[in-house]
Amino acid sequence: MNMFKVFFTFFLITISFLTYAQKVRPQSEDDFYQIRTIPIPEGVELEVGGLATMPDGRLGVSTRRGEVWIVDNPYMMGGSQPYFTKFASGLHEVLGLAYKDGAFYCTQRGELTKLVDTDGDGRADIYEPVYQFELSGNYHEYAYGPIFDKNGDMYVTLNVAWVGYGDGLGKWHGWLLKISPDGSMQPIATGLRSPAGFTLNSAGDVFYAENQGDWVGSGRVTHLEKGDFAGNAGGLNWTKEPESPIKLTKEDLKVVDTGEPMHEAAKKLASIKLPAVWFPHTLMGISTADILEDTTKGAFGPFAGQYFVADQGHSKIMRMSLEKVKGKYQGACYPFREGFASGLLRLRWGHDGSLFGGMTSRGWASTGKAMYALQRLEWTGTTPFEIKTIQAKPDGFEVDFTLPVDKKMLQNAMNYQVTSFTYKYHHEYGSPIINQQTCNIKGIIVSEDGKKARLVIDGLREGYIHEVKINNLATAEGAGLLHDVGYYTLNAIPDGEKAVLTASQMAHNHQAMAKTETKTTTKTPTKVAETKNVKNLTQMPVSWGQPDQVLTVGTKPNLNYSVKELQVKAGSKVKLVFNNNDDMTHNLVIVKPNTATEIGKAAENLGLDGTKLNYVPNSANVLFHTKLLQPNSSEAIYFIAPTEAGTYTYVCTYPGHASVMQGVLKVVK
Ligand SMILES: [Cu+2]
Repeated sequence: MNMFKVFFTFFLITISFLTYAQKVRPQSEDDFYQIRTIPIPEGVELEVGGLATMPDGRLGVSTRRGEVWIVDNPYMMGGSQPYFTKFASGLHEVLGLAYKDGAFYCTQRGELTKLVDTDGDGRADIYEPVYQFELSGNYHEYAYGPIFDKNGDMYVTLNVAWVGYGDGLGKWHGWLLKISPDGSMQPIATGLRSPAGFTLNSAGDVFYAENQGDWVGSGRVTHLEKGDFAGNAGGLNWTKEPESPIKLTKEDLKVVDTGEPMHEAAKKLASIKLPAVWFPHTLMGISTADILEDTTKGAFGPFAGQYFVADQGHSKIMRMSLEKVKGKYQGACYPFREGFASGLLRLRWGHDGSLFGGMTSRGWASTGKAMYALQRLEWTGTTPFEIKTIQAKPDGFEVDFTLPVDKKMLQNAMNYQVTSFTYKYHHEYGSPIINQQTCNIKGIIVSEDGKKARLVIDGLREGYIHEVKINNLATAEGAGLLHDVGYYTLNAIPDGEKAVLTASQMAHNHQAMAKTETKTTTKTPTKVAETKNVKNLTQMPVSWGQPDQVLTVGTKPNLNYSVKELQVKAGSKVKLVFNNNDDMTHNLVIVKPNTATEIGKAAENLGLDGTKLNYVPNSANVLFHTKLLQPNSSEAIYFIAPTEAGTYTYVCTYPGHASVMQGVLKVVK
């Protein structure tokens, strides 16, 4: 090759790179959905537990402080201010609110209550008990709802107590209950752990969102029908009651408490109801809250008929699409909109098709740092380039986009990665990702309008979550995908005809690549196990004789270490005992000065590998660390303190924790 040729090739590469960089325009969620803050008057502690829109456009807000407020002009028409009136007070932690026929109905910790303003002065005069919940007094016995069905009956959900594990101490805790306005009650389903959000869709079906915990490997949304058992053992305390529609006992559950996947457990115990959609922990939020069907008929954008799911811990909203396969709901979840001010607990539609978000984070730390907030999300009218839906096919998935895509890009198998995995089903808290496998994409069939790509895949696994990741796609106008991933819960593979691929639809190159990839991913874990991890020494080196210093750190609620500052002598032999006595998982990572934020970010970006790596990124700035510790467990690590004096940091790198959960390690000469 002569010099001119070399130069010319280089020139061409540069030009095509520039064209590509120009072509795929970065976009932000804010270009399509904008967050409006509704100012809260000074002195009002609006820790939102419930929201209810009233027919006249006002908004009812119930709070964890036991108050109900009515907000006039919550849309702030023409830039004018909203106006807050206290409707009721003296209630106990009102985590749900509804409005029907001139009355508010609210769920307090111990009671479903009807609130009526009889004299029209804007304040409730009657606080009428509809149904009372038995309580043990445990802090974790939250109560949510009510949500009305078409017949005027109400649904409520009751949390299990937390006693180191979830237990239904008060009667019917861990249950979905149906309560009539006259106060009669029917228990419907159990296995609920922390059902902070639930909804009835337009077909009248009940869905509830579950939070990771014991028996719950990751967040998930489950369709509940009468007699269902959704997985957590706590509520089984009450299945011997004559009204119980379920006969399952804690004893029966022992045979499946093995850590095998939940869909395997469901094959042995038919009462186990599989989630319709798993929300992979830390990848799609950390604490699912409210669910709301998009009934706006397009006023909120291109997702009519889908669902929005709030995440309290990550202060964001995710999206969910459902379909029925072999008679049962299943589907996928996708990122949607982050950046809310506090822990997002409640979602309600406004009359104009915008979305109200009610927030609180006291005791439940969240990415949004405000203690509480009330905001509204508006669609700008511009359609974002998004994965609209992922649907199951007999031999793969069909990915539907909101806008047409360049067909050549759409056809290129290199632009897609499909990975399947699941979680353990067991009495322990949470689960690592297990049985991870890369799927081989055999080919792609592109639709005529450029909006659909049917991925034909080898090795689909029934029961597994399938991560579909998409790179490099752009619209004709050059917009890149706003979010590049979706997670499909494949409880059942649909029947039907499999695709026959033509030569041009087959993905030869990708096939070879996928095979090598599978090899490397299966190899990594063994490698990790074989290498002795010097940053996580859990046995004292024999040469030490004894440590020079023993330090103990515990955890406290609201993302805190029990000790905020530790001091060690430079170069000394240290034993550090980390006791996680909190009700969520944490680690303790000692990092070089001023690197905690960077390490926290890197931990969040570990993706599917996060749990396997204890959320500890591979970085020279990480000095020592514990493993990821389950609630009520502890680990001792041994290390030689840095020889250089200075202010080091210990930080929990569990996603969402790093910005708050920190302490200072002073190394002195
Ligand atoms: Cu933590």
